[in-house]
Amino acid sequence: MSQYHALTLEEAVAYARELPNLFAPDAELSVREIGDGNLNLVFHIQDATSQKSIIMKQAVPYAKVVGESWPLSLERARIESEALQLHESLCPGLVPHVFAYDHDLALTVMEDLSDHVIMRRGLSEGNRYPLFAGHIGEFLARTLFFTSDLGMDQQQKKENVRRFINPDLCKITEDLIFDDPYTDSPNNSYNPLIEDAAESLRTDTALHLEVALLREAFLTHAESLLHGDLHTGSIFVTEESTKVIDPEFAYYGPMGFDIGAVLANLLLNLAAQTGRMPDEAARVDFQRYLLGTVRDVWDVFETTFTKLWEEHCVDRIARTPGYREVYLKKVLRDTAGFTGAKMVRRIVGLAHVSDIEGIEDPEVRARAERLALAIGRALILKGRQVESIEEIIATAEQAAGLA
Ligand code: SR1
Ligand code: MG
Repeated sequence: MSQYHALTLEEAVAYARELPNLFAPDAELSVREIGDGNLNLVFHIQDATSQKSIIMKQAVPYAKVVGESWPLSLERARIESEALQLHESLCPGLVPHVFAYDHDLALTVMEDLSDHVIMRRGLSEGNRYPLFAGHIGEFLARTLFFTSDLGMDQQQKKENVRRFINPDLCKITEDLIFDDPYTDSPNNSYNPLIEDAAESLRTDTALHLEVALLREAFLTHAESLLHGDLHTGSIFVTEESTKVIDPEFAYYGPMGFDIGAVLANLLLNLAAQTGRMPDEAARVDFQRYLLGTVRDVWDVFETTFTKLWEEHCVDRIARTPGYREVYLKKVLRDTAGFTGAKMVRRIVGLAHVSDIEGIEDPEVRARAERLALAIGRALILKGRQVESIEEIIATAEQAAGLA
């Protein structure tokens, strides 16, 4: 079964049965295709007797969300499996374990995380994850530091840049985040009730200048190996555990893009809560929890990154007093701008988020969408001037009427 083709359910079971050291030869295996993302097939395989289960994720040669008219390289499966294994080596316990990778079938076999929930869903239901900020702050600091010129052999890093070149998936981001929302693109879709707000994104040249600078950073700043799509749909959680999945968009880019993805999706959920939690006191309390999480994610990232720099920096000249502070300020400013851009694209672009899309009443949804756009736009516009995480929080607080 080595030639590429999309597996049927029966073939997926047969494949799983042959995997070494996972299931008994006579195991009674059941299979479900559970892929609800935009790009791949995801098979959940379970042994009825032992209840042992695995996930087999297979890339298809096109963007599933659009169809075969949007071809996509299967190389993303290799990139994802290699990024997962690299992330596990840097952050054991924070990513699913990869059991096997089949290059011909563009298939990764990995740990099943069904005892976790997708964070986007958990937050939308009003659940809190007290250890999340610590876990993801550490994930960000360790993956971004140890894959950068600060934390690894700089010749090996150049090899990594080559190994993780990911043109098809980067092009999706370049179009969907840094172009489409600011023009009349056929990829866009949005609630007709926010036509005026969508139109103003297309005509604001001050905004376009900032987006052009963010796009330039995404295109050219090969700082670290990014996850590349670190939204709350790429994170599984329980109260005690956090697991980062789906790094198929991994490539060498600016650190702030990954941090901004996390913050943007916390703030998208904050905006969504205006239409999800009818009780005002409960809603405000939850929105404050989300803002506290934004602060904690950045603080843990900054503290951990600083400690790694002090203890493991491989670059003599980078240890010059003052350089680290300048570097981290740049990462913070990038983070602010990318946070904003990632919010805007989820309201007017191709792929929306269920936090907001799940609000049935279009009028109520429009209020959440307008709030997300207001926060996103403000962060894009002020990103280059931001001095501290508190300014990012204050921007969201003011727009949401929480100040
Ligand atoms: C065509 S893929 C649309 C989006 O889904 C992924 O999760 C990425 O965010 C991408 O932009
Ligand atoms: Mg994904």
